Amino acid sequence: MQYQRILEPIVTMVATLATMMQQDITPESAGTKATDKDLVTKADRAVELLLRKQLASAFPDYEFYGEETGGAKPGKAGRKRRGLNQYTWVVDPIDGTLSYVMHQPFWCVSVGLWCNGQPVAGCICAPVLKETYYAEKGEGAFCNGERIHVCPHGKLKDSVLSTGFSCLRAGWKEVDNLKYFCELSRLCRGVRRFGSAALDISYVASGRLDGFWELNLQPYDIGAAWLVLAEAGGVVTDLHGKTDFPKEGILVAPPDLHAELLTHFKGYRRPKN
Ligand code: 2AM
Ligand code: CA
Repeated sequence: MQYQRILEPIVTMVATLATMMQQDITPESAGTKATDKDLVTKADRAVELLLRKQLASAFPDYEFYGEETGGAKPGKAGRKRRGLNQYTWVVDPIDGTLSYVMHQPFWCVSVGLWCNGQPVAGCICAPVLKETYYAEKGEGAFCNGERIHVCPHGKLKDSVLSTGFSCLRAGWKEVDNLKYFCELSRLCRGVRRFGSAALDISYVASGRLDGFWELNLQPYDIGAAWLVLAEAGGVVTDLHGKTDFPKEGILVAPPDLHAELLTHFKGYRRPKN
């Protein structure tokens, strides 16, 4: 694996910084971003800045796109014209900030590497869970060095799903995820809500969950988990079964279950608000 020797120690090291900084963090000490529901801490920024520095020193020509400090968007469009490198680090310094602030275990550092909008490598470190997920294109997906695979069975009635409500956090008015949550909760074995999309998708990759959907994620939420899932044998599409994810929603599952789940999102339209 081309990147693991450098990437995994960097991600593990910044996850240790996040763990150390967490000792002083309370809900009161966290700031807010676009809305009161959207929290940010000094650790989100510190971790992203350290990642920027470490990755730039190891790969000086690569672009960087992070949730807190921005950068060149990781898609293919316009890269050549704008003189951008093909490779972009797609970074969420702390995915699951609300869990982090509340001292719950489901948060992680997520770093993906994309080339012209396609994933090449991904590393997700969840220090409280003591788990590191890693994948490289064509090399398989791993958790703590052990090969992982999606769950082989494929029926909605036997499945355990997960979702998130970032649309509510973003204040969507016309459509929200509660409709799908109510419908699918009745049809499957159970729905979980862990609060970190990167970990949700990694759990599908490792067979601990059968499927995951969300309406309103950003590229940095799936920067690393996309490849972990794909290399574990999972399917990822938008909610129309096409490739415009996460903008048009995201649906993640093993192949058979994915096809069945997709039928429940027929007619989905992302609201304009
Ligand atoms: P975060 O913790 O980095 O903000 C929770 O449902 C999941 O959705 C988390 O991965 C969370 O990431 C993400 N999320 C919540 N609100 C979001 C928003 N407005 N934009 C992008 N991602 C969001
Ligand atoms: Ca984040």
